[in-house]
Amino acid sequence: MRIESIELRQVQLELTAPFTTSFGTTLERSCVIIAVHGAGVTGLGECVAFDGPWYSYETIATAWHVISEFLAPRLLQADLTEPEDVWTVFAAVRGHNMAKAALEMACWDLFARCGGVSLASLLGGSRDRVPVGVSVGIHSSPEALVETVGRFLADGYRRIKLKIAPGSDIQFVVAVRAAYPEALVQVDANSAYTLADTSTFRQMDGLNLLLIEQPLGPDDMVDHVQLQRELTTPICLDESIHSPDDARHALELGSCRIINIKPGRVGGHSQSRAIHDLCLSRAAPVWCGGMLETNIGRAHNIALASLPGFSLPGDISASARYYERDIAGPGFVLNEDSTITVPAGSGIGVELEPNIRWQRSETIRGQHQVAVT
Ligand code: OSB
Ligand code: MG
Repeated sequence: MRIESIELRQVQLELTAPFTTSFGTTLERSCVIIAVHGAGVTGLGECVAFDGPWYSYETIATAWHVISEFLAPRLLQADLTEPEDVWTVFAAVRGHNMAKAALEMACWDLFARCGGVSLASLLGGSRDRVPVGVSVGIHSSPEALVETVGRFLADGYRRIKLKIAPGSDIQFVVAVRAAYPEALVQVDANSAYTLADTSTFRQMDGLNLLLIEQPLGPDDMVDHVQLQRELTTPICLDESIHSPDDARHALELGSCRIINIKPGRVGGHSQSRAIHDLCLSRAAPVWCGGMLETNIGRAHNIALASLPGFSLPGDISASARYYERDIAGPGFVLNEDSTITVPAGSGIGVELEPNIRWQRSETIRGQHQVAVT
């Protein structure tokens, strides 16, 4: 398979509600969509980088630059036998996993569509519905948080993730626990704490949480070992895990017992699957994280989460939880059993809507082969 051209497109979308984490409040999100063309078919991917380097060092601008200057030219020269080849094609470029993942995942969709199979089946998925939960941002008061959580529980979400930060933690989680004693609750600190906050996590340890996500530094593997030793609740790493080696190191060191796999953060589906396989072989649970994607990125996450090792509910909510108007469809809905149905059609199972007003676009074409006579 030769990739003949690659399109990059950017659009800004309005969230249905502001989303606050320990690194800030998001009202609108700039989204970058990738289309790869080959064999008369189009594969779609999404870059999960944000406008600013808050979650990771990558931004939309760095990803666009790295894709257009370094990754796309390599991909356009490659002859791909299978989608796993894309990661190898990018081997000379260090880091920039979000930029790599956007292209790599678009190629997986392309291969699935060319074969007339769903992305989930091409990846080796074994479920037709994936268990999901909802990630709830930081609120101004425990009462306001309890009300929002109540609405999500009424919508049918059985697993709730609460974002926490110093000053918006114990009281908030205690209030949710008291209001909904049966709910499956976990927390995500997005690296807002240090070991000096160990007493806060000891208090959390008594609140019957499923897991505590990324309490300490974004690349830390060592302090997390010490914190995990103090706690019964499993630590789950998100930001610290960039590769299968990171996952192996974290499990061997005891930095965490659970891993959040975001394909954008680890460089795409091949790398995600390698982390999944490693964790499955070591009986470490994994789940699929989210990055406030459009339905394109969400469809990729759902296909990935259909693999057998994704035993915990993902941060993959119904489309209605995210954007006023998505750029792709059909949208995803929540089933009564707190699952989302895995698309069974060809590829990712969603298409771009017509007449999107893109704010920026670029098309990169392969150089024409010069015939040697
Ligand atoms: O840390 O998991 C995170 C959103 C943006 C950046 C980081 C995170 C999140 C979420 C939202 O928790 C998950 C979703 O897309 O529903
Ligand atoms: Mg997280």
